[in-house]
Amino acid sequence: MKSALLCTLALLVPALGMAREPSTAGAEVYIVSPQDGAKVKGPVTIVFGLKGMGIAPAGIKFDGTGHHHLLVDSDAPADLALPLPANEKTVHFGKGQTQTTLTLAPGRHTLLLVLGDYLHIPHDPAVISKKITIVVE
Ligand SMILES: [Cu+2]
Repeated sequence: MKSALLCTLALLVPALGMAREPSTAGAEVYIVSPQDGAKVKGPVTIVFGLKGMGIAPAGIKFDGTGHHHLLVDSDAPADLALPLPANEKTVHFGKGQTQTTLTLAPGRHTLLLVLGDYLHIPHDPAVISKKITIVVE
């Protein structure tokens, strides 16, 4: 009886874990513009680039796709198995947008893109851009 219960648990536990969607080998996300180190006047239009995978709106599960998340003045989350938060530093583009225009305070800012799956969870392995720095005049 006890061993039967343990067997059942052993089968259930992996199913309950949040399996991350696989990314496509060689997939890359990057910021097309502005360029790293650019001095810009606000508001700033940020154009997202993606190679090797496709864009799908949040909530739609389709292999090899995801949607963009722009992280302003922050690093990629430490735990990539969790959905990306929605806050003022993490902007979701769940409609499948590939650019945005932001009003940023004058000064230095960092920008980072993270591709997330239909549940806003980074893929495995995660597809994360290089972090760029811009200066808003
Ligand atoms: Cu999202």
